Amino acid sequence: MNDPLASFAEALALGRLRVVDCSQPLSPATPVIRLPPEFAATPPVRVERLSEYDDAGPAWYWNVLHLGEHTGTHFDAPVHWVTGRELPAASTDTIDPARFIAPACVIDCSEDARRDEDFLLTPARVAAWEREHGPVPAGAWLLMRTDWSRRTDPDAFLNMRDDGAHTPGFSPDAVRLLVEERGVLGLGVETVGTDAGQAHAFDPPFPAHHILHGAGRFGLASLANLDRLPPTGAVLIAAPLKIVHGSGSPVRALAVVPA
Ligand code: 23J
Ligand code: MN
Repeated sequence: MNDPLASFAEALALGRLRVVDCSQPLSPATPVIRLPPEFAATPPVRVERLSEYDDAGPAWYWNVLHLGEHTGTHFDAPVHWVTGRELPAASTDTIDPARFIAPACVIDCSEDARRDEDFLLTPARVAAWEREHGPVPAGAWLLMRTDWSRRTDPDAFLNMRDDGAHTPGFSPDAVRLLVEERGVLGLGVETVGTDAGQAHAFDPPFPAHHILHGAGRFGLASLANLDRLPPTGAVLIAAPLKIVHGSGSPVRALAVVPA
């Protein structure tokens, strides 16, 4: 079969390709990012019951959701950051949808993050991965596996202390390398945001957001099941809702992987 789309459908049907759900469950228990008190806080998820086969709707069940754009497993659009505010096609409704399906490279930093909750992925660590797997190709997602998604307790997941959050992320130089030299589509992480917990104190502050979005690229946060992805060869489908001038959106992130 030469038709690539028919081959794809057949491979899915025969189980030669599998779909890995890289999303966290979304509920009022979903942890949300905590910023210093001088900044607006994103609220917890609220689910308001409209009816549940009752007087308010005898044959139907449905809810109203109240949630921030950056809640749970979610997509960061370039307009999320001030560095991306003037860019064209940079909000959830205007990004070219072809960019919502892309290959993914996975760098396994799970041992590093287990040893050091403030672990930063550096250019040297990217170089070590590339010696094994080849260069990170332009247009691919770079996903940082930390196994942080195994922290099911919200306090352990957010890992807040008096000086802010202590969660792994990227060094500023690693973000520059991946965005400016490799041309990644975006950066994906298992933590609550693409920046490390202590990134407010980096130069520039929040380099993953600052550099990535300034270059028109995307973020994915609160990913799960990255341990089920190969280092290369997965295709990630992550499409935000078409929110008009949206800065981001919860997504159902799906990875297609060889069986
Ligand atoms: C707002 C301010 C700082 C950060 C964030 C949002 C996120 O991580 C996010 O969800 O985009 S660091
Ligand atoms: Mn976000």
